[in-house]
This record gives sequence, structure tokens and C-alpha cells, in this order.
Amino acid sequence: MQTENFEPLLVKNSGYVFLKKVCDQNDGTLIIAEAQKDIPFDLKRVYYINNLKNFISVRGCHAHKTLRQVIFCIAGSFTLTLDDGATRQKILMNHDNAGIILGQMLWHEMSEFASGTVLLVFASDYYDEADYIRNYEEFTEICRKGGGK
Ligand code: T46
Repeated sequence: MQTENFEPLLVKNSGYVFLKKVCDQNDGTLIIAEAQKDIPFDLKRVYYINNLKNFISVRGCHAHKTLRQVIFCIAGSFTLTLDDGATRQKILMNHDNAGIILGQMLWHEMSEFASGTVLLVFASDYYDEADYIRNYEEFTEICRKGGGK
């Protein structure tokens, strides 16, 4: 994979994860993710999101205090907006084996979904609503006070 063709990530607490892809011509492709090797943590949870309504659906719109995740677009495409409280960046997600690390205190929004898009997320911990910051003003205030590292 030509990883140098991917736009640099300008926000803090992020990065790319490129998974090994085995192409079997007429028999499709096989993509592999190994915890602690490709995914930079032990997995406690995996979830996927589908049935999105093209340009109507918007998901995310929050940050996590401690949770670490890696998000993939395994079918279709969408726009991932990242915001670390100082820098905001939009990334087109359209490679099935290129994921983005959603680190701690990184506001993220997912939108502009192509028809048939499927998102896959690996998470470092179990679901805990107390770990979410769902208010953008609260998020920027915590960042301003140095909570975003
Ligand atoms: C994230 C982005 C990328 C659960 O009960 N357990 C779970 O594991 C998850 C992920 C969600 N939920 C419940 C909580 C809400 O009542 O499902 C409902 C929808 O969750 P939310 O509005 O947070 O969904 P998204 O797509 O906005 O965000 C999800 C993850 O929640 C979040 O951690 O970073 O995907």
C-alpha cells in the first residue's frame, strides 16, 4: 500500500493503521487486524455501523476521556472530522484496510456516507457512557485547561 499518498494527520492523539490485505483475485480479499500488533491496544469491544442514510446521517459528535479506538470504513466511504480542540481536519475514509486512531480527547464526527457504507470500530474498553463528552463547549473547555494533553 502506498501509505505516503495518505494525507498527513494534523490533530493530536491520532494516526493511521494500515492492515495487511491479501487479494485473491476472483475470490475476493482478506484483511487482518491483530491486537497489539496492528491495533495499538488489547481489544475489549468491536462494533460496526451500517444502514446509514447517505447525506442525512451524522454520527459521533463526541470525544472520549480515556477510550482508545481505531475506526475503519470497510465498505463505501464517509467523511471523518477530527478536532483536538486546536486543530480540525476532515478525512475521506474510503480504503477498507486503512484505519484512523481515535485517541483520547479527540472530537470525532462521521458524515457524508456513500450508499452501502459500513464502519468497523475496535475499542480498548467496554461501553461506558461516563467516558463520553457529548457537549462541544465542554470538550473545548477541557482542552483549553490542558485536559487534552
Ligand atoms: C464512537 C463512534 C466512532 C451501547 O450501548 N454500546 C456500545 O458499545 C456503543 C458503541 C453504543 N451503545 C449505545 C449508546 C447509545 O445509546 O448505542 C447508542 C448509540 O451510540 P452513539 O450515539 O454513541 O453512537 P455513535 O455512532 O455516535 O458513536 C459510536 C460509539 O458510541 C463511539 O464510542 O467513538 O461510534
